[in-house]
Parts: sequence; C-alpha cells; structure tokens
Amino acid sequence: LLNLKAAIADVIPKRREELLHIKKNFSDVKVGDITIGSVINGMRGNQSMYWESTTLDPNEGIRFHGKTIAECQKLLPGAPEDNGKGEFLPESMLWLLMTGEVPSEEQVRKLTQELAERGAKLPPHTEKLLTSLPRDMHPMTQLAIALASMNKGSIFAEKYQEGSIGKMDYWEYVYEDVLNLIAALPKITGKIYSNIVNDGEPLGHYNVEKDWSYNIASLLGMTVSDSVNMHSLTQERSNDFVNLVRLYCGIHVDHEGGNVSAHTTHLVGSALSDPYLSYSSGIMGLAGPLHGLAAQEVVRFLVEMEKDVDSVENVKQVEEYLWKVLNSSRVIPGYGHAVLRKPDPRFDAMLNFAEKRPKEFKSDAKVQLMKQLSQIAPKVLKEHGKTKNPYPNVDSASGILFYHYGIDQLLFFTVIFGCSRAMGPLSQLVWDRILGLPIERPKSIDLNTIKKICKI
Ligand code: FCX
Repeated sequence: LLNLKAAIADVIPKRREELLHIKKNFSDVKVGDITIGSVINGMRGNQSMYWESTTLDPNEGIRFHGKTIAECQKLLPGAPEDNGKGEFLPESMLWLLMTGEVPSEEQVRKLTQELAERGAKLPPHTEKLLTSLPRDMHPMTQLAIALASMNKGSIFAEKYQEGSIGKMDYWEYVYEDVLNLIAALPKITGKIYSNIVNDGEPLGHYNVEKDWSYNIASLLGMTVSDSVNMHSLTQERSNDFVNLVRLYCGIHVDHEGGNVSAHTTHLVGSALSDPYLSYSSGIMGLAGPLHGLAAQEVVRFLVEMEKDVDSVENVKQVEEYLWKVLNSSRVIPGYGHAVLRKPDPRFDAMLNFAEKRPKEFKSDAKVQLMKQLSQIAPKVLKEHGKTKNPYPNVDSASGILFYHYGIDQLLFFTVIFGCSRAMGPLSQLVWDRILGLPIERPKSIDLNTIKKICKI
C-alpha cells in the first residue's frame, strides 16, 4: 500500500478489536496506585494515559513503536539524493508513528510528494494574518496564531458541524486536517523567520519536488539552490544543514504522551476540537522554558558562559560558573528530565552529528563548550544533590547547532521544535479518533479531601 491513509485503514480493524477486547475484559485490572505525592507533584509516575506510538523508558530513552533512535537511524529511509548516507526523513518517522510499520523507500517517496503538494499553498487568510503580525511578536505566538487560524479550513470541523459523519469515521477527516497541518509547517516556519529577520520578505522558494525538511531549510534561507542568497553557503554546508533539520525533526517528533505539548494536544483534541486548535494549544505549552524553550535558554547560557571562561578546557572555571548558577537558585538549562534517568539518546544523536563533522565544528568554541559541559555538569549536579537526572537532555545540544549555522534568533528555535513535535501528538490524535477515546476528565481533589485521606 503506497498511500499512508490506506496503510492506516489496513491496520485499524485489528487494533480496534484488540482495544475493545481489553476494554470489555480487563477494565478493572489495576495499573498502579496513585499517591498524594503524585497528586501534588505534577502527577509524576501516574500511568494513566493511553499513547499509541512512543514509550519513554527511564533508562533507555524514547522508543518509537518499540524502536530506539539508533534502530530508526538504521531502518528508516532517507532522501534519495543522500544515497543512504544522510539522516532519515521525518516523513519516514511519520509513517512509522501512524502505522507501526517501517515504510519502504517507495512509500516514503509518495508521502514526501503528498506533503510537498499539500503544503505548496498556505490558506490566504493565514498568509495575510502572518504578514500583519508585529515583527517583534514572540515566534511561538505567531506559530500558535497561524495554526489556530487554519481551523477556518478544518475538514473535520466542517463535517462535524454538518452532522454528516459517524463517530467511527471521524478519523478520516481528522487525518486530512493532520496531514494538511504538517504539510503547512515549512511555509509557516519560513514566514515567521522572515518576519523576524527580513521584514516578512521570503528568504527562499518552496520546492514541491523536495522533502519537508529541505523546504524548511530553504525557507530559512539555508539551501544553495532554493534560497534567496542571505548566507554565503557552500553546497556541502547547505546539505549538512538540511540533514541537521532532518535529524532534529526526525527525533523530536514525540516523547510519549505525558509531556506538556503532547498531553495538551491530546487533551484539547479529546473535546473534539479540530487538529489545528488542538496543536495550536500544544504549541502554547511547548513555548515554556521548562519544555521546548529550553533549547534557547541553553544557547543563551553557553553564549554567556563563553564570555566568562578563559577556555573550554578550563574545567575548574566551568565548574565554578555552574555552582554560581545553582547557588542563585537557577536551573542549568538542558539538564534533567521528569521521566528520563540516564543521558538522553537524542542528545547523543545531536552530538554525533557534530562529531561526524570535525572540520565544521572543531573551531566553534560554543559547540565545544556544549560537549565539555556534558562531561562536567552531571558531576556538579550530582554533588548539588537535587536533580533526579543530572544528565544532558536533547535541548542541551540542539539550539547551539542551529546557532552555528547562523540561525541566531534564539526565540525562534522552538518553532523548529514545533514543526517536529506536530508528528507525534497529531498521529496520536488520529488514533484517538480511530479508537473512539472519550473526552478526558480526570478527578481533582481539594485540600480537605487530601487531609481526610491522610487522616490529618
Ligand atoms: N538544574 C538545577 N536544578 C534542577 C535541574 C537543573 N537542570 N533539574 C532539576 N532541578 C531541580 C528542580 O528544580 C527541583 O528543585 P526543587 O525541589 O527546588 O523544586 C529538583 O531538582 C527535583 O527536580 P526533578 O524531579 O529532578 O525534575 P522535575 O521533574 O521537577 O523537572 C525539568 C524536570 C526538565 C523541568 C528540570 O530538570 C529542569 O528544569 N531542567 C532544566 C530545563 C530543561 O532542560 N528543560 C527541557 C526538558 C526536556 F527536554 C523537554 O521537555 O523539552
């Protein structure tokens, strides 16, 4: 089956049957106990959400339908021009997330083409709206506005309003919206970036023959063939940047269901708000400094630290700098995680990207500092003794690599995160509707109830 929608339709009957069987026969089986600690501490450890495609192992990191990042890098198809030497395409990951199957080259080519065609034209009102926004408006606000505005063209919302579709068919229209939303992201992203750095004038051309990440890169002004010449680029640097976007977007798609952006998208979607409204809400959560904005915080941190230390080799000075931050009750950005308890394999993948290109990155003091920090900070954080996970998370390496290539608008990094993160939570939204999951409505409790439970 070469078409993604048909491939999903093919696996639906079995999955629906499995879940129905479980619902009918095992609904009373206990998953765990909820503690008072969990209630007043961000629901930590509370396993209470169904998530179809990814699971986060505290020690091994994220798995996509059971596959590690390394396995995905081995198995998922890349772009034809890279002849197996580049990064896998986010489109390949999207296929895996949606169907549970590793796609063939041919399936990915079709999906790439379909997304490129769907994304070739933004809705005129969205384009106009983006053009009208203040140039200094936060890029994530611009993204959330653009996405919410696309709900004007939601096929699901229209069909629901007409009352012409049954519950078991919702997914087909949600799917259409989801693909249209993901396809629109390169143009929206390019427009937001050009608003910030080029007074809204395009930095590149959209190329319908190319893949989704290539178009993001082009519209940021970063490909030799399709960009308005803003940065002096060689073909090699241009190819590397496109592969950085592919890698970054390929591995940031999802981090199971409980993280703020994924959970928000799923929650809002459970009220049958359409995918544009649901993901726009998710984007608002991704904009927080403890979540997606951390990549920007890391770059700011590295830029400041570089000014304060004589050399990246000076371990003592770096340690002192970290203690200064911790003693002033600030966090070390890019370190720690709510679930993960070992170094983030996504961090390793980003670091490997730089390590494979010594000519490019050896002389970049900030990138070297990022690497050095990953050795020093865990020791300091362990000694500090508060952080449950003292290791680098993905944000610790991601922003600084974009910064290296001249994408220096720090607030903008999270928009690229937003492109990638669309794929996981929105695949889940399709599956939420396939499986007919209900509106989410957990029960909250007040202090008197807590006291009663605690017998105090
Ligand atoms: N530096 C200093 N202190 C830290 C810390 C860090 N990097 N990470 C955690 N701590 C502190 C917490 O602030 C908390 O202190 P408190 O008891 O005084 O409130 C204590 O250690 C225990 O927190 P912990 O249980 O380990 O972590 P949480 O689940 O509460 O929070 C985040 C997890 C990720 C929010 C936390 O580690 C943090 O603030 N890290 C820095 C920001 C960051 O990198 N965020 C990106 C995370 C991720 F990759 C993403 O979602 O995008």
